[in-house]
Amino acid sequence: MVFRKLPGVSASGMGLRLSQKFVFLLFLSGLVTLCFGALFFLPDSVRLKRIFLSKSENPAVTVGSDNELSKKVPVDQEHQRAGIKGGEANVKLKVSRKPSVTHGARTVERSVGSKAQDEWSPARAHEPAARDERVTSAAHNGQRGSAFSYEMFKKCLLKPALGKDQGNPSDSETLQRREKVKEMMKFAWDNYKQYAWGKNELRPLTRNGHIGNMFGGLRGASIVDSLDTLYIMGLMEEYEEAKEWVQNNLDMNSNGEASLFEVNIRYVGGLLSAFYLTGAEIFKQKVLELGEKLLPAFNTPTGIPRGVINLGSGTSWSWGWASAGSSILAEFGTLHLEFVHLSELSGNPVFTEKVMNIRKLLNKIEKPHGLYPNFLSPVSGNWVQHHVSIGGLGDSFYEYLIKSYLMSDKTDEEAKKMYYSAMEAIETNLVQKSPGGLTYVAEWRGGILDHKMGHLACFSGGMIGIGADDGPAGQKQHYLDLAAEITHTCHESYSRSATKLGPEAFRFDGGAEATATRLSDRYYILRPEVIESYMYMWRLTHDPKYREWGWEAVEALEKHCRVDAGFSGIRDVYASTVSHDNMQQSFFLSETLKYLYLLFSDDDLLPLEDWVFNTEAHPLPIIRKRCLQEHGTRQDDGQTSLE
Ligand code: DMJ
Repeated sequence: MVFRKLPGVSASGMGLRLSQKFVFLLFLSGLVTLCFGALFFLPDSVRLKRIFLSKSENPAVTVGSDNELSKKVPVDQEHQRAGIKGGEANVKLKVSRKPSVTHGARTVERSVGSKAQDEWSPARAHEPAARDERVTSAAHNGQRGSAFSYEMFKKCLLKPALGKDQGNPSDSETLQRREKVKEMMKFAWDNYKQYAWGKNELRPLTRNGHIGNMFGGLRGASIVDSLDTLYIMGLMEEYEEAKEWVQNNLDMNSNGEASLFEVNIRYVGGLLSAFYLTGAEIFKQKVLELGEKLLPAFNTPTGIPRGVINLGSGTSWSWGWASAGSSILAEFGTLHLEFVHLSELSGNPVFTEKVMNIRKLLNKIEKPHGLYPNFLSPVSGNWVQHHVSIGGLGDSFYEYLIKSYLMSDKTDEEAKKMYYSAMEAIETNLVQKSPGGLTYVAEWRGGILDHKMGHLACFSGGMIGIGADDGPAGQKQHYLDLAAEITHTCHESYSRSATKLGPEAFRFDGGAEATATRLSDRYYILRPEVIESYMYMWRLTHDPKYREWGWEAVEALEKHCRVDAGFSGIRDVYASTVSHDNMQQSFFLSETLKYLYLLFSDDDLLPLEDWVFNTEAHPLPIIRKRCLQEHGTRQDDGQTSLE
């Protein structure tokens, strides 16, 4: 087709004069510059921004080394978070694409609250958190402090870790029950070993292994999660197999995208507690190696880590489902216990710095009605949404506040204050009584209550129980009562189902009382939280009902979840003929069976005066700094040894 020149229209285009064209072009280029500039002000999650801008705030850095890690652009991936305090179970989750950027030189982000690099001294690193603003980036300069050894930790325990007689209960019925739990552990382990060895979890119906995508390229989640359970149960042959696997096969040089939270609670927690219980150096070596690999996740403008990290490249990014590229309270708030221990064992303060920085930001930031919403931007450090929950997405943040205080030998005053203020806000705004007299903790959506309680929230009975002693004066009984009431409600959610196992979430509206009203909330994936609260409440009160309730759970697990080749979750706790989900979660071995075993043991097996359990039930010793320092002398290499 030929275009002919129209009369009256200049050949230079649309009849514009040269000066007009110049002005038009000037205007156009101004507009383009303006649009591009505006991209910087868009929230992180906006796709347009991710397409045009590099992730400049997130350089991967290896602390203590000058080599910059290679950075890759992660591909979009589906992540499944099965059974996460801090996430919804069995939900397919999308991870957003976060282009990475290569920085020419090593960059260490200055984190909120950190000060000059030369102020840190080894002794100060072990001072209470209230004075921790003096903890600085010494580690980035290769400075190390005193590392405490296994022997020192052991010397500073008040009681033997395994009790006088491995926690053997004196009455025969309890002993028989404990033996039953041990048999369940052996059965779960043997089947994992036979059909899924080296994979992350067992699929007991199809008799094969499951790898999933929560742990990046890490493997053997069930092995690492089981080490301490096998050990305390005296399953020594199995423990040795597990240890040998860790020694020869636990490969940290994996490249996949992992959940920082899951790797921390299961792998870091599992290896730490295996080390503290057994003194086997291999666990310490592996956990310190892994800890270093997690550090780049904190390289954000605020120091609040993103949820997903590539363990190979160190690139990190946010879960695609988390609004506006935010980080999740229960994820970045559930690192403290493990990271403090990584510093104590390595003498490298960087781990403690990272979590103290998170703490400081959370302490400072304004909180709606004193509540902590579940989503926070790692870029701006502001809340992204006003959804508050003591169940999924929030839960273990609160748990780690009180446990940080207890693990610091009650010196971490900041954690204590934050915990009790949070509890006060929760009681004022979220704790409810149902028409039937059941106490529950509702969820909060920008001021509107959602009368629902997740199975995950049932850990709170135990948490409130262990925190009862140290609250405001005169509140002890109040907290013990509240803990007992919540535990009772959670037991009701079990006893009102056909299987006597509890649903994923239960409601208190539309006539419901501790029952699931939605089909999608009816599943049970071998979760521990209700049993966890029974265990703590037993230790705190010695009311025999908690052991009875625990036994009910054992019977239900045996009847409905035990299959020929392991244990499986079920799809509907209200159906008398169950349908299995074909998954033996690693936390079943780490938590559910361990808490049951402790429930039927004497209190001197892992006594609470000496141990705190991380959120995956891995016991960590209380850090008695004065005692540890008294038992150690510094040597030239910065390590501390026994005198
Ligand atoms: C476990 O991995 C931990 O207890 C975590 O805190 C929550 N989810 C599961 C158990 O339900």
